[in-house]
Amino acid sequence: MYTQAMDLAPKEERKAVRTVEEAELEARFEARIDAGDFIEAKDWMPEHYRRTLVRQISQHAHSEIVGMLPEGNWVTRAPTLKRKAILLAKIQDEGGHGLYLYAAAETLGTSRDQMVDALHAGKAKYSSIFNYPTLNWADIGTIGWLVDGAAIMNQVPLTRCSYAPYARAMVRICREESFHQRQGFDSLLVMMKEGTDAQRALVQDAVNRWWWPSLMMFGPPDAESPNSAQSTRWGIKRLSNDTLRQKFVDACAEQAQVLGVTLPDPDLKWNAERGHWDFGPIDWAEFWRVVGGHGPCNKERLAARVKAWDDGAWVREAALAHARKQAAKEQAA
Ligand code: BYC
Repeated sequence: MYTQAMDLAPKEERKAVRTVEEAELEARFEARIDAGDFIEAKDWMPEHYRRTLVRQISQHAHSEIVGMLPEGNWVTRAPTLKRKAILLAKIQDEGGHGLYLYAAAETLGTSRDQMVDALHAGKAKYSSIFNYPTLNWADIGTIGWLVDGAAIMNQVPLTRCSYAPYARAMVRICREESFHQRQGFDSLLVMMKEGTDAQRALVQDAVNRWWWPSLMMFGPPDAESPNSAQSTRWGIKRLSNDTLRQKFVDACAEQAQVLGVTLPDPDLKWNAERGHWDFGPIDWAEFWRVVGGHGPCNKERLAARVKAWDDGAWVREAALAHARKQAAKEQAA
């Protein structure tokens, strides 16, 4: 299976027989997890727990950084100064989220350079959603409403993740994400309630294109999610992919009515018995195609990241040269 797990397992982990000391450490770790304790960076943890976290946090960090690209496409074409300032602030926030997350992953012993190398080599994943194009201005509001909305739904439970540095990063990120979601909804509401027919049509077109990919953000169905059982056992995941997806559909179905847009799903209907909105089948073949590198913008997104990294080489070199000079001055003084 296509996986982004980094090959970081030390040889000891592959040993079939554990030492008594290792078995005791593991039992103590499991007991702490069962008691709802948070694990800190310097605490002992099984290698698989460490790798699972690096896998998830690095893909999350890359998602934030790659997620800046579809929005960046519209900075120069935002319709008003107010919308431009909001968009710039949002994109800047996302850069910050990426940095908190790379820092959280670094506490697990994987350097940012290693993670970035894996992304640029096409080995590390980032969210499927960012491989779709932003074709009109309403895409920006729709990303805020649906994509940030899905992100918050998925990320609020991560503020209670068992690994404390990740949980702490998520508290700050979720505060900002909720502003992102609201500004998107507000932007669409203005277009729908005060705009022209042409503007309303732009919103509907954007919602039609982003709805299904947003549902895919929560990952494969629970029955086909290879990582879920262990991640749930360890308190990394608190709610399942399908549970979060359903919560998201329930919230959006009501919000769509307020906006006056139609969600592009003929099977969407309230099910009083379940107390939830039913929805139609998701095209998982499309999801795996995009995750496997064959979505509409995968090549473009990766190329943009690699170019930004290469173009920024002189900045990193200059900063290091400056730091070396400062250190030499301090030593001489
Ligand atoms: N896209 O066993 P599963 C954001 C992969 S955006 C690509 O269920 P897990 C933002 C998965 O990695 C959101 N790949 O995995 C918003 C795994 O492959 P590997 C970023 C996906 O980890 C606006 C395989 O499929 N958020 O924040 O238990 C602007 C099997 O899946 C996707 C996060 O990353 C996908 N949609 O559950 C800017 C939240 N879904 O790793 C930025 C943190 C699944 O074995 N992450 N895969 O090679 C998570 O909560 C979990 O990792 C997931 C997946 C729910 C996404």
